[in-house]
Amino acid sequence: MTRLNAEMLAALPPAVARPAYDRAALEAGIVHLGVGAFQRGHLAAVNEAALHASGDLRWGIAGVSLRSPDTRDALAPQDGLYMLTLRDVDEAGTPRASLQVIGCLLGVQVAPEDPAAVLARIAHPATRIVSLTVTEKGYSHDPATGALRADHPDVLHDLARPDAPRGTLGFVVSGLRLRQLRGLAPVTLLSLDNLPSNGHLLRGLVLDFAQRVDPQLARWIAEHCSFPCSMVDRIVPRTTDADRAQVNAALGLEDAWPVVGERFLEWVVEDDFAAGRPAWDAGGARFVPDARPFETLKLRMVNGAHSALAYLGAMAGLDTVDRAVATPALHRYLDRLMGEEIAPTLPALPGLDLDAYRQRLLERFANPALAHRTAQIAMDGSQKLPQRLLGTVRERLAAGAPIDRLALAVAAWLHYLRGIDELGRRHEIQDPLADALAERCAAAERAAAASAPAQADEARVAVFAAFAPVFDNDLGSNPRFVSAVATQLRALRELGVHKTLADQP
Ligand code: CS2
Repeated sequence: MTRLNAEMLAALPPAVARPAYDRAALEAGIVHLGVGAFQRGHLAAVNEAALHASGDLRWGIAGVSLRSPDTRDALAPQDGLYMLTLRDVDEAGTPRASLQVIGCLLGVQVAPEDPAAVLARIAHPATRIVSLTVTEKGYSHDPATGALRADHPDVLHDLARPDAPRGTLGFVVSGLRLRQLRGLAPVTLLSLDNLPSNGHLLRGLVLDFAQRVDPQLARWIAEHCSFPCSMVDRIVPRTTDADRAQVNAALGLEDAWPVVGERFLEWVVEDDFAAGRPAWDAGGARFVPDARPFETLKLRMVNGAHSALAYLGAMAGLDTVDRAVATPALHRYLDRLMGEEIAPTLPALPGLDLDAYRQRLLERFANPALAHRTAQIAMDGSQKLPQRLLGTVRERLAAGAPIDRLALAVAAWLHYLRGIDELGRRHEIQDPLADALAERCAAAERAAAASAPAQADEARVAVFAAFAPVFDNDLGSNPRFVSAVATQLRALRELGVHKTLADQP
């Protein structure tokens, strides 16, 4: 099969949308760190619409992979082009998919191969925005408090080797240092990751890191660069070989790495750009003065429910999100978790109908055309639980309100950490804190063995809840929290996921 590339654009079937601007004249105004499926299905799609609507050719994207060459290797022979296909089902339940070739990604640099080239790109005069989707674990921070982990191997490495960094903060700070030294204009640093107040978090981490490099640099960044917060929402699962085969058949060409996502998209971003921005509103972005209430809504509802579903589903042997929500007891549990325990903690947002939001979300999860794997969402739990579930737990505890369903989600994570599902299949715990979590698992079993059988699960939970990087220093000493999680963990261990869910009031 012939490979998709710039020359082949004219040969695409008419139903496939394609770049209608002058790609050859596109400048790289955006440097994006972490060119994964999520960025290619979200930011790039919105940016493509902005290019079409405005014709402002300053806003191409120079991609950077911080770890592996895979994306570059797939996209370089395609001149950076790839197919985005958005899938859902219509009212009659018939699957439908849109097909679009995205053109705004100009290329992908692989940071470990040539870190200096990445720094040069950040320090290029055309660069105006540095955006990031490096996932929660890419920020070298303590997930419970948001503080820089000064002992993080990437931080230690990058402070010692500012000319050849390997972590996100090292690249950002060394790149900004070059801009400052060369008298170039400041830029916007735009985090698109699922972290609370992601702009403020990034700002705090960048300034802390920069302060250790040169206090004057930290001052320059604080005064001149901006860090807007944003909430981004689109489900974009990892591409599978089946997706590739389907897309290539529709395209009549070979695309080595297409991206598959849902049609739904929300992006709420603070309009605070130090050096201008594309007309992203043309692609559905909404600009607001304060994105934090939207972030809280999304992290607690979408991601909180997603993680709960992922751990329960994975342990019950339900491999995909749509299969998991098709289980009536799990569907009912998620509906009530959101409606009764999460929604009451959310800030009021004008025009937001929370019931409709919840229903819509359950429909999004039920999308059979995505085959989003529960194991993918289950990854990196230590980095996700604090903002997805534990903030909600703290507010409910402070209000004296029930937390049984939230406790079941936390217990499901602990259940999952055993590394074997209820069908006896083993799974790897993929988490940057996997070693520490494995130690906790062993310590929890020792504590359980040393306790009376009726107290064994409280003993287990107490060991985990004392793990400050996830639970901070408060939840471990909160008897209501420990006892609620222990009750649910006991049910999961003794009865299994299905019966535990069926027994929930
Ligand atoms: C998911 C998110 O993988 C995960 O942890 O919860 O990637 C989720 O699909 C997106 O945030 C949806 O906007």
